Amino acid sequence: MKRLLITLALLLPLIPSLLVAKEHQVKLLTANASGQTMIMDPAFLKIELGDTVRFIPSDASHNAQSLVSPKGASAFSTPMGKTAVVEFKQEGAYLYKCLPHFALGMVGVIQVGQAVNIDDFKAQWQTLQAGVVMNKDRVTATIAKIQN
Ligand SMILES: [Cu+2]
Repeated sequence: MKRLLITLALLLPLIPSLLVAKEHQVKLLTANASGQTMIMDPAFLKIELGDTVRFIPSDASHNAQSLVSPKGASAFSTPMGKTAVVEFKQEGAYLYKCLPHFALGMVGVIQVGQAVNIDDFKAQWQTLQAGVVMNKDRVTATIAKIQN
């Protein structure tokens, strides 16, 4: 009994980090500190299943809306210029854009657990990338951060 209690006491501090979903933040910026414009900060974010992301626009002209999602995931679209929280309930890689600034490369990637949909993600991106006119290299670098 004593041994069991000691074991439980040792494991207890680990439990919250295993069970409690974390909230992450992505800023939707007109310009960041290094002068890059129309950028998600961070543009690539790795989270765990069930975590949430708080999207925070720097002004009224930005939002976050899903472009590519894993199978079974519901699409999301945050209101323009308003902070909103999205919960990620399906494992895989998500690509999202700022609606008015997609052509300027204002996109981000959120990887939830394993990138189980990587092939489908890349196939869809092949088509979607035609819509990005500026900052293409930056977007390519962001997508390259997805870990299989
Ligand atoms: Cu924007």
